[in-house]
Amino acid sequence: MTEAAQTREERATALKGLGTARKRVEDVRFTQGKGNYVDDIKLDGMLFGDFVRSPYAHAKVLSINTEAATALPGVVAVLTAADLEPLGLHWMPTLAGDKQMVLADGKVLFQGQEVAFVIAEDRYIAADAVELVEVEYEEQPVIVDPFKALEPDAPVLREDIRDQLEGAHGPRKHNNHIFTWEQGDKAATEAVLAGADVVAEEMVYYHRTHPCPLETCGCVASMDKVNGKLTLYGTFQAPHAVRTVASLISGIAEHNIRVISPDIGGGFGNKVGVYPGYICSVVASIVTGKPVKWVEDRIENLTSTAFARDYWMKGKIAATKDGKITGLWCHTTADHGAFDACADPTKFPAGFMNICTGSYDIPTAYLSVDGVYTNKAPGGVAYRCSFRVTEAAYFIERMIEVLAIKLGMDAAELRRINFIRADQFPYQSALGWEYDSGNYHAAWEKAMKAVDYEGLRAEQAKRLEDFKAGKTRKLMGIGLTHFTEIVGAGPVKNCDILGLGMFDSCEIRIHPTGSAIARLGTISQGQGHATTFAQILASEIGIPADDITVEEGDTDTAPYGLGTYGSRSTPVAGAATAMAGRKIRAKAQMIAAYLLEVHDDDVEFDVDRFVVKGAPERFKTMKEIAFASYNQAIPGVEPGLEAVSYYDPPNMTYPFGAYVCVVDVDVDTGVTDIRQFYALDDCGTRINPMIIEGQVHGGLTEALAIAMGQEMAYDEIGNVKTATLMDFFWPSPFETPNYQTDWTTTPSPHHPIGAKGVGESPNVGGVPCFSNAVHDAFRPFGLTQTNMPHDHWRVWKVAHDLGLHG
Ligand code: MCN
Ligand code: CUM
Repeated sequence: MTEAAQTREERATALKGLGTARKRVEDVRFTQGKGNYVDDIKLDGMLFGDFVRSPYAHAKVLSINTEAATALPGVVAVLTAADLEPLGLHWMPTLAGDKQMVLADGKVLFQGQEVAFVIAEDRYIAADAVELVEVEYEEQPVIVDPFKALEPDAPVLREDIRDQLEGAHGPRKHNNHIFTWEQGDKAATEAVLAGADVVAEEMVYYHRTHPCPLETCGCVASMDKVNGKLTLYGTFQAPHAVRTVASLISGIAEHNIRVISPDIGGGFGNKVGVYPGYICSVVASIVTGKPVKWVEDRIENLTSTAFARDYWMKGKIAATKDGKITGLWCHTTADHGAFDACADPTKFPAGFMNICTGSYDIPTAYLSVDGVYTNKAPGGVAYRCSFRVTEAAYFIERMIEVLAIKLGMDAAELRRINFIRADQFPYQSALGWEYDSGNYHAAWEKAMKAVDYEGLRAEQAKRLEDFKAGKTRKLMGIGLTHFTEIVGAGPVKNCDILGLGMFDSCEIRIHPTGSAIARLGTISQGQGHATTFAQILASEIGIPADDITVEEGDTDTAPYGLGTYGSRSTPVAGAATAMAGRKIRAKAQMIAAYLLEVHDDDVEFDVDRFVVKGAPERFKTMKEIAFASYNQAIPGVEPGLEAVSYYDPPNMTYPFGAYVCVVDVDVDTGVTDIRQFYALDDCGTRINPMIIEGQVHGGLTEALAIAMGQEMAYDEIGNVKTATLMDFFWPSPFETPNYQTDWTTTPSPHHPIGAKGVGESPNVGGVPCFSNAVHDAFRPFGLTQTNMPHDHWRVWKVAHDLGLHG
């Protein structure tokens, strides 16, 4: 069919733009084994690095003998802190303003800490040499409990900052204390609590877990001594930031560093931080003049890279006797491990934990967080978390349930009467945020109706009767959650990482024949950016998504951006893409007007072309315009068709959702069967419904993992008890339930296409929903709060402690 013969609708469909369930273009290579991951990179003469790691969680390092290792044929060098010290690289700055040992400097502070770096001709020789390095340790008392860490006579973990009273985020009150962060009005909140009809109080613990991406972290460093250029391939979620930090740390000029993130096999926040392996590989490449590869194994990934959560959240929630919430108080003890390496924007040492008033109109609130050092791995924040929003959502959604119990109220009704109303947006929260848009009541009603909430409660009541009558040993639980997310950091005025403002970018080049390349400052790790960003652009500039290449991750070619985490790609780089597209369109309009011999204002954009107003038969397609921009001399217009946008968002976006989970709990085995899971997400304008569905399925499955079994567990002397996938729960299709997805659409008022992020929402909302379901099953027997993960043993124990085993 010729272009002219197509209807307007057919032309729009052909673009595969916004709202199209376009198939993922990435999958053509991923499903055929043609992905290109860090470990696929093989360079001439490449060497391999491997770490000697500490078996102890806290010990002095008395000596390191590398002789036997160095003597092994094929070993090129063994680096220790002593080798890095002259370069000033034995310690490195963390994203949270702390510093971290690159290689053990006098002591080790967690099990698995990097002690020495062996460089060898192949990976197996390196592994053998690791065994030959002799390290003499002297064990020290271990602290794995953050409350014990703050006791007056607790052993000092960080000798390097002993007695330093000022930290990166204000005063420190103990040698194992990192910071205190306060938000909201303490006095007013305490006054509300003192005068309230009802106050519910609970300690809510969100246990330590780990993102555990399929592909572990790794890099290949290649120093070209002739040109003075360093190329660093790595599993980086923020390649530009890595380049800047690498330049600052190494002294190599930034233009001489090229950072490339190739395909990434899942990030989930685990690949935001900077790890000793990167520094050691770069140093090793500079020293040897050869490329050096370092790739973690699974145990190393689980024990030494960025963990997640580990927040002890003490809460008090006040309400009138009819259930109108009047105040919220929270004190969090945050276990940050041996070094504060959380990846949060600088001004937010506990991330966006101050979104903990959730979806509710709570007039008065106060939050304080104490960060604490323990003998556990550093990192923190990562894992589909949007900077601690998962913790905040878990906290408030548990507190709502606890309050409902105290009030003797239905938890769905309690939520309904406290939701922020649609007419209150933009809504100013008591803890400092301006929620951009939402319609919580509409989402909630839709969810309640979809699952037949009344019917479920009736069935549950019947089941309870049967249980009490001895006719069944299974209790039914109904988990509810309404969450509010906060994603899309910037704005630059509030958010920076290491002083780098959190904007993002897109650069577009239209080729003469009407196809295009768009490059962004973000980097996909499985989210399908190459698919969806082309769709945003297709709708903006009228070139089919199939004719647009999206490229990310090469700092030599992509415009500067802060990367992909905190579900910021759509809110920030997606906005930049739309804005750059609009610049292209503005220039195309001038070209079209010239070609059509009318004034600029007399043409208008129509799907894939500019038409003369009132004369739709007179038009120029974007393809024609693209060609003209390269081959015609147009007065006052530069040749070519390119644009770039650096976008600093005016606010964050606030996606939300209403989730319901129904479980059957076998009180004798602790086995919890997830019968139904309904997830309604509102992420504003939906770019690709199929990708959104995939994101929701993935996030919910990770939520299932965390709520029902996944845990980074330590024993009292700091041994990691869950260092392999035998012990660390990773759900397979066998454990994964069916998900019923749904949506409402409340566009963001400030985003150019109204889109909000969605990547982390299902985890933020999913964890409290699974957990609430388990709690709800035991509500009739007096359970108010029990710790996750709700694995079979723990659930059995809850039943046992409640006297349900006779
Ligand atoms: N999307 C859409 N319409 C919207 C919002 C998003 O179609 N209104 C699409 C986007 O175009 C994009 C995807 O959904 O293709 C996710 O977008 P967004 O919510 O902006 O999140 P990011 O792209 O910034 O991804 C980060 C987010 C985070 S922080 C974690 S953690 C996580 C997640 O994405 N890690 C993932 N999802 C992941 N999915 C995979 N497969 N692998 C990971 O490592
Ligand atoms: Cu917090 S996990 Mo994601 O931001 O990469």
